[in-house]
Amino acid sequence: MQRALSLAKRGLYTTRPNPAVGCVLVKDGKVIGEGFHPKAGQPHAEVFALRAAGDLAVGATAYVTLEPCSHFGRTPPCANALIAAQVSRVVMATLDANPQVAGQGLARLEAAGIATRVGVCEAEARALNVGFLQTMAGQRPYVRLKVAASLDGRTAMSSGESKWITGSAARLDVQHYRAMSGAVITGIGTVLADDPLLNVRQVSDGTPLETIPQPLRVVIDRHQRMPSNAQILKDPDSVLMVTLNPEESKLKDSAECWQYQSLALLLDELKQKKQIHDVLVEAGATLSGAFIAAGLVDELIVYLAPTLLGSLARPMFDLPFLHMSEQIRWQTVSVTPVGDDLKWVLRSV
Ligand code: AOF
Ligand code: ZN
Repeated sequence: MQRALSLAKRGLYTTRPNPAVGCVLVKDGKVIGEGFHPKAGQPHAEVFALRAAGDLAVGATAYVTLEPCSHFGRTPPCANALIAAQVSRVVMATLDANPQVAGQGLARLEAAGIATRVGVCEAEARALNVGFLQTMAGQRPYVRLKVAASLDGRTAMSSGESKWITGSAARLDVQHYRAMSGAVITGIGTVLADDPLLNVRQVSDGTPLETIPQPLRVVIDRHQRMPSNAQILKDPDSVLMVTLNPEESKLKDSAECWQYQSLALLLDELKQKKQIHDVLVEAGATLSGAFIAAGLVDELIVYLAPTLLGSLARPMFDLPFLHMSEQIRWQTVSVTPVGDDLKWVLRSV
Protein backbone atom coordinates (compact mmCIF):
# COMPACT_ATOMS: atom_id res chain seq x y z
CA MET A 1 0.00 0.00 0.00
CA GLN A 2 2.93 2.31 0.63
CA ARG A 3 3.99 1.76 -2.96
CA ALA A 4 0.43 2.40 -4.15
CA LEU A 5 0.39 5.64 -2.16
CA SER A 6 3.60 6.86 -3.71
CA LEU A 7 2.22 6.04 -7.18
CA ALA A 8 -0.96 7.95 -6.33
CA LYS A 9 1.12 11.01 -5.45
CA ARG A 10 2.34 11.21 -9.04
CA GLY A 11 -1.16 12.33 -9.98
CA LEU A 12 -1.58 14.78 -7.12
CA TYR A 13 -1.32 17.89 -9.32
CA THR A 14 -3.05 16.58 -12.42
CA THR A 15 -6.13 14.48 -11.63
CA ARG A 16 -8.56 17.08 -10.35
CA PRO A 17 -11.50 17.05 -10.15
CA ASN A 18 -10.73 13.36 -9.77
CA PRO A 19 -8.83 11.99 -6.78
CA ALA A 20 -5.20 10.85 -6.94
CA VAL A 21 -5.20 7.04 -6.79
CA GLY A 22 -2.52 4.36 -7.01
CA CYS A 23 -2.76 0.59 -7.46
CA VAL A 24 -0.29 -2.28 -7.09
CA LEU A 25 -1.01 -5.89 -8.09
CA VAL A 26 0.90 -8.54 -6.20
CA LYS A 27 1.14 -12.28 -6.79
CA ASP A 28 3.38 -14.80 -5.02
CA GLY A 29 5.10 -11.94 -3.24
CA LYS A 30 5.99 -10.14 -6.47
CA VAL A 31 4.66 -6.94 -7.99
CA ILE A 32 3.09 -7.92 -11.32
CA GLY A 33 1.56 -4.59 -12.27
CA GLU A 34 1.11 -1.08 -11.01
CA GLY A 35 -0.48 2.15 -12.06
CA PHE A 36 -1.87 5.50 -11.05
CA HIS A 37 -4.63 7.74 -12.29
CA PRO A 38 -2.92 10.54 -14.24
CA LYS A 39 -5.81 12.73 -15.33
CA ALA A 40 -9.61 12.87 -15.42
CA GLY A 41 -10.84 11.17 -18.57
CA GLN A 42 -7.88 8.81 -18.65
CA PRO A 43 -8.07 5.28 -17.19
CA HIS A 44 -8.11 4.76 -13.46
CA ALA A 45 -5.17 3.36 -11.48
CA GLU A 46 -6.55 -0.20 -11.45
CA VAL A 47 -6.82 -0.30 -15.25
CA PHE A 48 -3.17 0.61 -15.74
CA ALA A 49 -2.13 -2.01 -13.18
CA LEU A 50 -4.33 -4.71 -14.77
CA ARG A 51 -2.99 -3.89 -18.23
CA ALA A 52 0.56 -4.27 -16.98
CA ALA A 53 -0.20 -7.60 -15.29
CA GLY A 54 -2.16 -9.15 -18.15
CA ASP A 55 -3.14 -12.79 -17.48
CA LEU A 56 -0.95 -12.87 -14.38
CA ALA A 57 -3.71 -10.92 -12.58
CA VAL A 58 -5.67 -14.16 -12.05
CA GLY A 59 -5.46 -14.94 -8.32
CA ALA A 60 -3.50 -11.76 -7.51
CA THR A 61 -4.03 -9.26 -4.69
CA ALA A 62 -4.78 -5.65 -5.66
CA TYR A 63 -3.69 -2.86 -3.30
CA VAL A 64 -5.65 0.29 -4.12
CA THR A 65 -5.49 3.61 -2.28
CA LEU A 66 -9.22 4.22 -2.87
CA GLU A 67 -12.20 1.91 -3.14
CA PRO A 68 -12.49 0.77 -6.79
CA CYS A 69 -15.30 2.58 -8.54
CA SER A 70 -18.62 0.93 -9.39
CA HIS A 71 -20.08 3.49 -11.78
CA PHE A 72 -19.79 4.48 -15.40
CA GLY A 73 -18.26 7.97 -15.32
CA ARG A 74 -15.78 9.13 -17.91
CA THR A 75 -14.49 5.55 -17.69
CA PRO A 76 -16.09 2.15 -16.91
CA PRO A 77 -16.16 0.69 -13.38
CA CYS A 78 -12.88 -0.60 -11.95
CA ALA A 79 -14.70 -3.07 -9.71
CA ASN A 80 -15.93 -4.82 -12.88
CA ALA A 81 -12.42 -4.81 -14.36
CA LEU A 82 -10.97 -6.41 -11.22
CA ILE A 83 -13.70 -9.06 -11.22
CA ALA A 84 -13.20 -9.80 -14.92
CA ALA A 85 -9.45 -10.13 -14.37
CA GLN A 86 -10.18 -12.66 -11.58
CA VAL A 87 -8.07 -11.12 -8.87
CA SER A 88 -8.67 -12.98 -5.63
CA ARG A 89 -8.27 -10.18 -3.10
CA VAL A 90 -8.61 -6.39 -3.01
CA VAL A 91 -7.06 -4.35 -0.21
CA MET A 92 -8.13 -0.72 -0.16
CA ALA A 93 -6.88 2.13 1.98
CA THR A 94 -10.19 3.92 2.24
CA LEU A 95 -13.73 3.93 0.87
CA ASP A 96 -14.66 6.42 -1.86
CA ALA A 97 -16.93 9.23 -0.63
CA ASN A 98 -18.34 9.85 -4.12
CA PRO A 99 -22.06 9.04 -3.68
CA GLN A 100 -21.93 7.18 -7.01
CA VAL A 101 -19.46 4.74 -5.41
CA ALA A 102 -19.52 5.01 -1.57
CA GLY A 103 -19.37 1.35 -0.61
CA GLN A 104 -20.88 -0.02 -3.80
CA GLY A 105 -17.48 -0.87 -5.29
CA LEU A 106 -16.69 -2.85 -2.16
CA ALA A 107 -20.11 -4.56 -2.21
CA ARG A 108 -19.71 -5.55 -5.86
CA LEU A 109 -16.30 -7.12 -5.24
CA GLU A 110 -17.65 -9.03 -2.27
CA ALA A 111 -20.69 -10.22 -4.20
CA ALA A 112 -18.28 -11.65 -6.79
CA GLY A 113 -16.54 -13.67 -4.06
CA ILE A 114 -13.41 -11.53 -3.89
CA ALA A 115 -11.80 -11.18 -0.46
CA THR A 116 -11.58 -7.56 0.66
CA ARG A 117 -10.02 -5.42 3.34
CA VAL A 118 -10.55 -1.71 3.97
CA GLY A 119 -8.47 0.66 6.11
CA VAL A 120 -4.81 -0.09 5.37
CA CYS A 121 -2.81 3.18 5.60
CA GLU A 122 -6.16 4.93 5.75
CA ALA A 123 -5.01 8.22 7.30
CA GLU A 124 -2.32 8.70 4.66
CA ALA A 125 -4.71 7.87 1.85
CA ARG A 126 -7.36 10.24 3.16
CA ALA A 127 -4.80 13.04 3.54
CA LEU A 128 -3.89 12.64 -0.11
CA ASN A 129 -7.44 13.40 -1.24
CA VAL A 130 -8.70 15.41 1.70
CA GLY A 131 -10.54 18.00 -0.44
CA PHE A 132 -12.11 15.42 -2.75
CA LEU A 133 -13.33 13.29 0.15
CA GLN A 134 -14.69 16.31 2.04
CA THR A 135 -16.66 17.78 -0.87
CA MET A 136 -17.93 14.38 -1.99
CA ALA A 137 -19.20 13.86 1.55
CA GLY A 138 -21.34 16.99 1.08
CA GLN A 139 -19.13 19.62 2.69
CA ARG A 140 -17.43 22.74 1.39
CA PRO A 141 -14.06 22.62 -0.34
CA TYR A 142 -11.04 22.06 1.88
CA VAL A 143 -9.53 25.48 2.55
CA ARG A 144 -5.83 25.91 3.21
CA LEU A 145 -4.71 29.37 4.19
CA LYS A 146 -1.05 30.17 3.64
CA VAL A 147 0.73 32.99 5.36
CA ALA A 148 4.37 34.05 5.25
CA ALA A 149 5.31 36.00 8.36
CA SER A 150 8.23 37.27 10.35
CA LEU A 151 9.22 35.89 13.72
CA ASP A 152 7.09 38.64 15.25
CA GLY A 153 4.06 37.58 13.23
CA ARG A 154 4.14 40.39 10.67
CA THR A 155 3.42 39.97 6.98
CA ALA A 156 4.16 43.36 5.39
CA MET A 157 5.39 46.82 6.28
CA SER A 158 2.72 49.46 6.82
CA SER A 159 3.41 50.68 3.26
CA GLY A 160 2.44 47.23 1.95
CA GLU A 161 6.04 46.36 1.08
CA SER A 162 6.66 42.65 1.75
CA LYS A 163 9.29 41.31 -0.65
CA TRP A 164 10.73 39.11 0.72
CA ILE A 165 10.06 37.82 4.20
CA THR A 166 10.58 34.09 3.67
CA GLY A 167 13.39 32.52 1.66
CA SER A 168 13.32 30.81 -1.73
CA ALA A 169 12.84 27.30 -0.28
CA ALA A 170 9.65 28.36 1.50
CA ARG A 171 8.41 30.13 -1.61
CA LEU A 172 9.02 27.00 -3.69
CA ASP A 173 7.13 24.97 -1.09
CA VAL A 174 4.07 27.19 -1.66
CA GLN A 175 4.07 26.10 -5.30
CA HIS A 176 3.17 22.59 -4.15
CA TYR A 177 0.00 23.89 -2.49
CA ARG A 178 -0.94 25.97 -5.52
CA ALA A 179 -0.42 22.99 -7.80
CA MET A 180 -2.83 20.81 -5.87
CA SER A 181 -5.52 23.48 -5.50
CA GLY A 182 -8.39 24.00 -7.89
CA ALA A 183 -8.49 27.66 -6.90
CA VAL A 184 -6.20 30.22 -5.28
CA ILE A 185 -8.15 33.03 -3.67
CA THR A 186 -6.74 36.47 -3.00
CA GLY A 187 -8.02 39.95 -2.33
CA ILE A 188 -7.70 43.14 -4.32
CA GLY A 189 -5.44 44.56 -1.60
CA THR A 190 -2.83 41.90 -2.35
CA VAL A 191 -3.15 42.48 -6.10
CA LEU A 192 -2.60 46.23 -5.61
CA ALA A 193 0.29 45.79 -3.18
CA ASP A 194 2.17 42.84 -4.75
CA ASP A 195 0.86 42.43 -8.31
CA PRO A 196 1.18 38.64 -7.94
CA LEU A 197 0.69 35.97 -10.62
CA LEU A 198 -0.54 33.29 -8.20
CA ASN A 199 0.21 30.57 -10.73
CA VAL A 200 2.31 27.40 -10.67
CA ARG A 201 5.80 27.96 -12.05
CA GLN A 202 7.91 25.24 -10.50
CA VAL A 203 7.28 22.03 -8.60
CA SER A 204 9.92 19.91 -6.97
CA ASP A 205 8.47 16.40 -7.41
CA GLY A 206 9.27 15.97 -11.09
CA THR A 207 5.74 16.42 -12.46
CA PRO A 208 6.21 18.15 -15.86
CA LEU A 209 4.97 21.71 -15.52
CA GLU A 210 3.00 21.60 -18.78
CA THR A 211 0.84 18.73 -17.46
CA ILE A 212 -0.26 20.70 -14.40
CA PRO A 213 -3.52 22.62 -14.88
CA GLN A 214 -3.18 26.14 -13.49
CA PRO A 215 -5.44 26.85 -10.51
CA LEU A 216 -8.30 29.24 -11.03
CA ARG A 217 -7.04 32.56 -9.63
CA VAL A 218 -9.93 34.15 -7.77
CA VAL A 219 -9.72 37.84 -6.90
CA ILE A 220 -12.22 39.25 -4.44
CA ASP A 221 -12.61 42.83 -5.61
CA ARG A 222 -15.95 44.05 -4.36
CA HIS A 223 -15.56 47.64 -5.56
CA GLN A 224 -13.73 46.96 -8.83
CA ARG A 225 -10.36 48.38 -8.08
CA MET A 226 -8.53 45.89 -10.30
CA PRO A 227 -6.04 47.69 -12.57
CA SER A 228 -6.29 46.55 -16.18
CA ASN A 229 -2.52 46.10 -16.36
CA ALA A 230 -2.35 43.72 -13.36
CA GLN A 231 -0.02 40.79 -14.08
CA ILE A 232 -2.66 38.28 -13.07
CA LEU A 233 -4.79 39.40 -16.07
CA LYS A 234 -2.12 38.31 -18.53
CA ASP A 235 -3.83 34.92 -18.47
CA PRO A 236 -7.48 35.99 -18.04
CA ASP A 237 -8.82 32.50 -18.83
CA SER A 238 -7.81 31.29 -15.41
CA VAL A 239 -9.01 34.39 -13.55
CA LEU A 240 -12.32 34.74 -11.74
CA MET A 241 -13.28 38.18 -10.52
CA VAL A 242 -15.69 38.37 -7.60
CA THR A 243 -17.39 41.71 -7.24
CA LEU A 244 -20.55 43.30 -5.88
CA ASN A 245 -21.73 44.35 -9.34
CA PRO A 246 -20.49 41.93 -11.99
CA GLU A 247 -22.73 43.53 -14.61
CA GLU A 248 -20.76 46.74 -14.34
CA SER A 249 -17.34 45.13 -14.40
CA LYS A 250 -14.90 46.54 -16.95
CA LEU A 251 -13.35 43.09 -17.04
CA LYS A 252 -16.48 41.13 -17.81
CA ASP A 253 -15.54 40.59 -21.45
CA SER A 254 -12.09 39.23 -20.66
CA ALA A 255 -12.43 37.39 -17.35
CA GLU A 256 -15.26 35.51 -15.69
CA CYS A 257 -17.06 37.69 -13.12
CA TRP A 258 -19.25 36.46 -10.29
CA GLN A 259 -21.28 38.35 -7.77
CA TYR A 260 -19.88 38.53 -4.25
CA GLN A 261 -22.36 37.50 -1.58
CA SER A 262 -20.27 35.90 1.13
CA LEU A 263 -17.09 33.87 1.42
CA ALA A 264 -19.08 30.77 2.33
CA LEU A 265 -21.29 31.12 -0.75
CA LEU A 266 -18.25 31.70 -2.92
CA LEU A 267 -16.81 28.38 -1.72
CA ASP A 268 -20.15 26.68 -2.38
CA GLU A 269 -20.24 28.05 -5.91
CA LEU A 270 -16.64 27.04 -6.61
CA LYS A 271 -17.64 23.52 -5.65
CA GLN A 272 -20.89 23.46 -7.60
CA LYS A 273 -19.92 25.30 -10.75
CA LYS A 274 -16.23 24.45 -11.02
CA GLN A 275 -15.94 21.10 -9.19
CA ILE A 276 -13.27 22.59 -6.96
CA HIS A 277 -12.34 20.51 -3.93
CA ASP A 278 -9.20 22.30 -2.69
CA VAL A 279 -8.81 26.02 -2.20
CA LEU A 280 -5.69 27.93 -1.21
CA VAL A 281 -6.12 31.39 0.30
CA GLU A 282 -3.10 33.64 -0.25
CA ALA A 283 -4.21 37.04 0.90
CA GLY A 284 -3.49 39.91 3.24
CA ALA A 285 -4.64 40.43 6.80
CA THR A 286 -8.16 41.61 5.90
CA LEU A 287 -9.29 38.73 3.69
CA SER A 288 -7.32 36.12 5.63
CA GLY A 289 -8.88 37.38 8.85
CA ALA A 290 -12.34 37.27 7.27
CA PHE A 291 -11.88 33.62 6.18
CA ILE A 292 -10.79 32.69 9.68
CA ALA A 293 -13.51 34.69 11.42
CA ALA A 294 -16.10 32.95 9.23
CA GLY A 295 -14.77 29.57 10.34
CA LEU A 296 -13.97 28.56 6.77
CA VAL A 297 -10.31 27.61 7.14
CA ASP A 298 -9.52 23.92 7.55
CA GLU A 299 -5.74 24.20 7.53
CA LEU A 300 -3.27 26.98 8.22
CA ILE A 301 0.16 26.85 6.62
CA VAL A 302 2.40 29.37 8.32
CA TYR A 303 5.93 30.03 7.10
CA LEU A 304 7.86 31.86 9.79
CA ALA A 305 11.05 33.67 8.83
CA PRO A 306 13.79 34.45 11.35
CA THR A 307 13.41 38.20 11.03
CA LEU A 308 11.70 41.00 12.91
CA LEU A 309 9.57 43.46 10.99
CA GLY A 310 8.60 45.45 14.06
CA SER A 311 5.41 46.62 15.65
CA LEU A 312 4.34 49.02 12.90
CA ALA A 313 4.20 46.22 10.34
CA ARG A 314 0.97 44.48 9.28
CA PRO A 315 -0.31 41.51 11.33
CA MET A 316 -1.15 38.10 9.85
CA PHE A 317 -4.87 38.52 10.41
CA ASP A 318 -7.19 41.41 11.14
CA LEU A 319 -9.08 39.92 14.05
CA PRO A 320 -9.93 42.72 16.45
CA PHE A 321 -10.38 40.61 19.57
CA LEU A 322 -10.46 42.09 23.05
CA HIS A 323 -11.03 39.08 25.28
CA MET A 324 -9.32 35.75 25.76
CA SER A 325 -12.69 34.13 25.23
CA GLU A 326 -12.52 35.23 21.58
CA GLN A 327 -9.27 33.47 20.77
CA ILE A 328 -9.27 30.88 18.01
CA ARG A 329 -7.13 27.88 18.86
CA TRP A 330 -5.49 25.53 16.37
CA GLN A 331 -3.93 22.14 16.57
CA THR A 332 -0.36 21.62 15.38
CA VAL A 333 -0.03 19.06 12.61
CA SER A 334 3.67 19.53 11.92
CA VAL A 335 6.58 21.89 12.28
CA THR A 336 9.31 21.52 9.66
CA PRO A 337 12.37 23.60 8.85
CA VAL A 338 12.28 24.82 5.22
CA GLY A 339 15.55 26.50 4.33
CA ASP A 340 16.09 29.13 7.03
CA ASP A 341 12.37 29.34 7.75
CA LEU A 342 9.94 27.22 9.72
CA LYS A 343 6.79 25.75 8.24
CA TRP A 344 4.05 25.28 10.75
CA VAL A 345 0.95 23.39 9.63
CA LEU A 346 -2.14 23.64 11.81
CA ARG A 347 -5.64 22.25 11.63
CA SER A 348 -8.77 23.91 12.95
CA VAL A 349 -10.09 22.33 16.16
C1 AOF B 1 -11.02 4.30 -8.98
N1 AOF B 1 -9.75 4.41 -9.38
O1 AOF B 1 -7.99 5.57 -10.06
C2 AOF B 1 -9.94 6.76 -9.49
C3 AOF B 1 -11.27 6.66 -9.01
O2 AOF B 1 -15.26 10.06 -14.46
P1 AOF B 1 -14.40 8.92 -14.06
O3 AOF B 1 -14.77 7.64 -14.74
O4 AOF B 1 -12.92 9.21 -14.15
O5 AOF B 1 -14.70 8.64 -12.51
C4 AOF B 1 -14.31 9.56 -11.55
C5 AOF B 1 -14.68 9.04 -10.18
O6 AOF B 1 -14.08 7.75 -9.97
C6 AOF B 1 -14.18 9.93 -9.05
O7 AOF B 1 -15.12 10.90 -8.71
C7 AOF B 1 -13.98 8.91 -7.94
O8 AOF B 1 -15.20 8.59 -7.32
C8 AOF B 1 -13.49 7.68 -8.70
N2 AOF B 1 -12.03 7.75 -8.84
N3 AOF B 1 -11.75 5.43 -8.74
O9 AOF B 1 -11.54 3.21 -8.86
C9 AOF B 1 -9.16 5.57 -9.64
N4 AOF B 1 -9.39 7.96 -9.79
ZN1 ZN C 1 -12.29 3.36 -11.28
